[in-house]
Parts: sequence; structure tokens; C-alpha cells
Amino acid sequence: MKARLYTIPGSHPGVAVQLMLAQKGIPFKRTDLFPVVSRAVVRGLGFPGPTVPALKLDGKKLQGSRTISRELDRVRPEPPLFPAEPERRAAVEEAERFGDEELQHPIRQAIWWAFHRNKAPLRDYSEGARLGIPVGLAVATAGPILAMEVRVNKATDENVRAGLAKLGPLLQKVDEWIAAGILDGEQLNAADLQIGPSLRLAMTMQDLRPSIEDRPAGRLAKRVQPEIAGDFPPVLPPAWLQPLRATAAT
Ligand SMILES: N[C@@H](CCC(=O)N[C@@H](CS)C(=O)NCC(=O)O)C(=O)O
Repeated sequence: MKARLYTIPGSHPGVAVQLMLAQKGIPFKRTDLFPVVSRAVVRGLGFPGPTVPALKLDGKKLQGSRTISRELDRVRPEPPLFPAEPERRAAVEEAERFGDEELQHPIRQAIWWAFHRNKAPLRDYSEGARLGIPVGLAVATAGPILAMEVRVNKATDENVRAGLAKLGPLLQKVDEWIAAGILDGEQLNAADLQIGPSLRLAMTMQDLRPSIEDRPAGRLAKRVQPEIAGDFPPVLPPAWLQPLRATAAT
């Protein structure tokens, strides 16, 4: 099987797909793209949309972490990413959808907002990235890209603050799914692999880590992705973190 993954360094759904491929035992090559530039590249390669993760699998063009998880189960059924029993499968699909549609984006917005305020930590986050230019140069010239990321992701003060206010209830939901055995079972499923990297990325932010790491959701994230590059010193206004800290404490 021939697989090439197109991703952006640090992309949480990009990590999810790398973990899926690893779990399936499918060797793959990885092309790291510059954020923003990635949009034109991915379209130029013939994928239908502008985002990563995008995967060429035996010539077939797959885009989006949820499309990819399904296709991987189709072409390489073992070990499965989804349970066979219909009710359990529906529960895992719902948790995976939640990870994609509800959890991914507030974290994406918070991290781009943070990089736009302080680009110094980009160097650590870029560890292991293969961008074709020295990381120092990439970081030094990142300003316009960061401004565009804030724009395309609508990472305004208002939206980031609102997203952070929702994070407590989202974590609660993940904890409940773990308690119900839908997540964090013996074998990691598509929802674990979708949700884990989002929470792991959030935990690189010192502002968020204490509210996540000591709860079931945080332990799942570390199980799914034990290592991650990057560490963001405090950057978010404390008032924005207040709702998360209040829910995490209860
Ligand atoms: N929800 C999609 C992710 C789509 C998405 O927004 N991807 C981001 C990276 S995490 C992207 O391609 N951004 C383009 C850019 O940053 O310019 C999935 O799970 O596949």
C-alpha cells in the first residue's frame, strides 16, 4: 500500500491520521506544508478542499480525518478503528464527530491567537518539521502567516474567549465517554485518535494544561500521544480562563 500524508507541523487532525496509519501498520511518507501556503498546495495536488490532513492512498485522494479513518478501516480492516457492534459504532462515530466538529476548532483558534501574540515558541513546536528551510528562518518570517491564520480561523479575541468558555463542558463530555467505556478502551478507536491529539495540543499551553492533565481526558490524551513538541508560556488573559478553571475545579 502506498501512502503519502500532507499535513502542517503540529496539526492535531494531522497527528490523528499519523496515529491511525501507525495503528494499522501502514507505512507512509509525510509532506509537511507551510500553513496558509498549504491551502494552494493541497488544491494544486487535486484534493477537493483546501485543508490538511490530506492523504494519497494508492492514488486515491482522501481529505479530512473522518473520511480517512473510514477509508483506512475499509482497505485495512484489522485492527479496526470502529467497533463492529452497531450501537457501539454509533457511539464512537458520535464521539469522533464531536472531536472534529466541536473540539478541534476552539483549540486551533487559541493556539493561532497565542502565536500571533508571541511567535517565539514556534521554534519548539516546529521540532521535527521538514519544511525545506531552516526552522529559525521559518519562525523569523512567520508574521504574515500568523496574521492570516488568525483571519482565516476567525481567531478574534471574542471567539477565542468564547471557545475557552466552552472547553470545560467539552472536557466533561470526554470524561463521561471514558467512564462509559466509549473512549480509552483496550484498543484505541477512531474517536480516541481524533480527540487525543486535540487535547494534547491544548495541553502544550501552560494556561490550559493544569485544567486538563489531571483528569481522565488529559490522561487519555497522554496515552494517545505520549510525546508532543512545544510548550507555550502563559499568554491568555486570566479572565478568559476563569470559566474553564471554575469547571475544572468542581
Ligand atoms: N476538520 C478537519 C481539519 C481541517 C483543518 O482546518 N485543517 C487545518 C490544519 S489543523 C488546515 O488545513 N489549515 C490550513 C491552514 O492553516 O492554512 C479534519 O479533521 O480533517
